[in-house]
Amino acid sequence: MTDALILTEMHGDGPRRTALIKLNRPKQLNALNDALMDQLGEALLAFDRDESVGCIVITGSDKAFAAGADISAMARFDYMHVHQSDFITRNWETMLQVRKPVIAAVAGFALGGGCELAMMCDVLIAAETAKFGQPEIKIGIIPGAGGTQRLPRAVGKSKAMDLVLTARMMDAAEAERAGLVSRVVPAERLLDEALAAAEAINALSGPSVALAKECVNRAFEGTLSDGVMFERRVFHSLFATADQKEGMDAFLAKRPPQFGHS
Ligand code: DAK
Repeated sequence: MTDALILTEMHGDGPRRTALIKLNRPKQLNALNDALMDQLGEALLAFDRDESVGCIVITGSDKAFAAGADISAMARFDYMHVHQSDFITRNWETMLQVRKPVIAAVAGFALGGGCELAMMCDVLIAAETAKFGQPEIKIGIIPGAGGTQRLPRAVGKSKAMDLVLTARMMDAAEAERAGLVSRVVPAERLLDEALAAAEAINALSGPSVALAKECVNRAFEGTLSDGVMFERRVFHSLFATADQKEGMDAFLAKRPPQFGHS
């Protein structure tokens, strides 16, 4: 039997619920090995397909969201292996296929691939205990899952250089000031806050939520004018949904909307 390197739970009692994924290699500080990334990818895609799921939350342990890719596995790799296996595009990019919102709830270490995984999520909520960093330079490599690209877009060039080149860690308060995380909460409130944010999203129109996510992601990919045009077209398309009629009618009738996600 395969070890459960992730644990999953369903939360909420509305028509759309939250899928919680917990990274589960606590003794290794959730170091991300191939099997864990496979299991995470499968769970993400299954929850994305499941119509009863509105939002996904990913979390780790109190001590570590994830302390990076598994160094004990990587230590033996050589150039031909990482090049020919396209190390490890297969299961590290699955997150980018998910159309529903993914919230990272981060306590403790989010380092290297752990920080990169958190940055691939849509909303990043940090406990006061969270520590972020890209320390790969200390082990003779550089970030390989988007760290040199997503970190500067989130925190600017100077702080990204500081973190990538010195390998220092940034605490939750600094991460919030820098714009890496959306909010910082007491550690004991982390999961409740993340689940409450997910619950708020679950109550909204699924198509609007998925398209809003796609539009914000566009801001990271292209030019401002292309992004604004993309947003305009997506905005227009939402007038083809029943949820737009329902949302606006409900507002005018001063009643809560009942979205059918269509
Ligand atoms: N890999 C493997 N094991 C790890 C680990 C890691 N990244 N981080 C921690 N562990 C293990 C430790 O070896 C230790 O195991 P035992 O000795 O108990 O067997 C256990 O977790 C507890 O760790 P410590 O004893 O070290 O705990 P401390 O509290 O003293 O220190 C620490 C915590 C997080 C500061 C320290 O463990 C640490 O520095 N860990 C390494 C952090 C790091 O360098 N992370 C970056 C790894 S490189 C890519 C995708 C991803 C990546 C690259 C490419 N593609 C898609 C191309 C990612 C690369 C990386 O993340």
